[in-house]
Amino acid sequence: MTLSVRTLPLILIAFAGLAACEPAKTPPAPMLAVATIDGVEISEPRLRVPPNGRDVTAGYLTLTNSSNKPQKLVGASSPRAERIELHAHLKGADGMAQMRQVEQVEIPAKGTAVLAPGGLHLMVFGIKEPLKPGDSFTVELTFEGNRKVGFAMPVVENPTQETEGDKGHSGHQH
Ligand SMILES: [Cu+2]
Repeated sequence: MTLSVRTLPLILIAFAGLAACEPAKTPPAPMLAVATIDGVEISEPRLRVPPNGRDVTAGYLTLTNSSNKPQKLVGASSPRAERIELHAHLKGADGMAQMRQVEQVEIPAKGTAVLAPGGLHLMVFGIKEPLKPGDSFTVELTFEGNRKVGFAMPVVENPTQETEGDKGHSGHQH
């Protein structure tokens, strides 16, 4: 196949266009979305193994909103646990950070909400069967307007043998 004189300039223009679209800076590595709902991508889901044989633990993920309006995460559930609450660490009247249940987590328009250790998290109660690293934990998130999306959270090691809210308490169990 030979390129005609007429098509060649078009190809060159196409390449120039691609080059112009390259961002000037190297962006952070794109996170693989495990699920998407109305422009909100869910990535980096993970659930820590419950500490010390308990049936409670914390889950984390990143919510990236590519839509032009704020979105609100209002709940979560799993067939493998009795309930899941949305939690945050907030400063109490005494200035100490305390874990609190929150009604919603807002993801700003074109913004991100990160659920990560020491901050926002999914608090999972009443886990029905023991979990180990490598397991897959099914969850469903509910967004404002009763819009739901399900996905699997990989179960990962718990580096602390504690879970959110344990700080300041004795972690010992006898
Ligand atoms: Cu919590």
